[in-house]
Amino acid sequence: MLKNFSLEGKIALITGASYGIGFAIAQAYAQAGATIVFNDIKQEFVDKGIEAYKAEGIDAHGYVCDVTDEDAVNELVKKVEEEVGVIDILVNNAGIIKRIPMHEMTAAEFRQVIDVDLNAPFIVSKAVIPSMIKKGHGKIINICSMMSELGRETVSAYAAAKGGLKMLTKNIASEYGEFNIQCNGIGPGYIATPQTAPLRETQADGSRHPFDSFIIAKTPAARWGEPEDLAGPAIFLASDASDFVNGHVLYVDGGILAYIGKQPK
Ligand code: NAP
Ligand code: GCO
Repeated sequence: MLKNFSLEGKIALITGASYGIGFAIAQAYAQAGATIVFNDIKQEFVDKGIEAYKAEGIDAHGYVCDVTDEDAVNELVKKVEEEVGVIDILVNNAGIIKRIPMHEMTAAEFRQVIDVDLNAPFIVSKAVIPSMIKKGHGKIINICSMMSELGRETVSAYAAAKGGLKMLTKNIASEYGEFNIQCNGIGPGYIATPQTAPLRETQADGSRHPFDSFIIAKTPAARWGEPEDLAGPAIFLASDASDFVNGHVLYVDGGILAYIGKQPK
């Protein structure tokens, strides 16, 4: 049974994986036997990423590519297929957030978040699906969010994108399941990465950031998640063990979505 969780012989593209959640997922995939391919926007970040993977004993293939640029993405996939091989597993991880009250957000700012967090997963998935169909299998994993289910102040564009990404996940599952392609989502809770660093900053008086305390109270596990908490769920959804799981969003949130929150003392 355990061999069904192996990724031996598989090629995995994780977008935006120089660090953060993408890096942790790529590390886990390498440990499960996959060949790692990742991209970032700048050569500087790709180089840093390659060094970081090397430090973990992983010989990752890094490419410069802005996932919102369809021509660049098609060129990336072509190059990967020529230099590494056909992509078996795609993780649409690259993402941004802008925390701005909606009535103060410009349409350009809103569009930028939608472009990276929703349009790009469409573009990259569209680029890899034809070869997955030819190969007779494929795994697409979209990194969704608590904001695929919940809203909060200042994250309107991000929530709209991540809500759309949940439905794109279900639609890819519906449209390509007959080709043995499974498309699922991972919905991380609040994870300690550069993206959430502003929400965890220690205050001038040495106290915890109010949002930090809020998340601790909203999480049954009473802690922020670590990128490594996503490793097991990500391996499961990339492996043969999940071949009959399709269109599902697996929330890895320490129980946030199940919990009304700790009552104040
Ligand atoms: P992060 O630390 O900000 O890393 C995001 C990565 O995406 C960076 O490597 C970034 O590259 C890359 N990226 C951004 N725009 C890109 C583009 N146009 N083309 C290529 N790469 C691009 O974020 P994270 O916390 O690891 O989050 C990763 C994913 O998980 C995101 O989709 C995020 O929405 C999602 N998520 C995060 C949390 C959390 O609590 N952290 C929870 C739920 C979901 P650069 O460094 O070059 O900008
Ligand atoms: C925020 C956070 C969240 C997390 C994550 C939660 O400002 O609320 O950045 O959006 O990044 O998406 O699942």
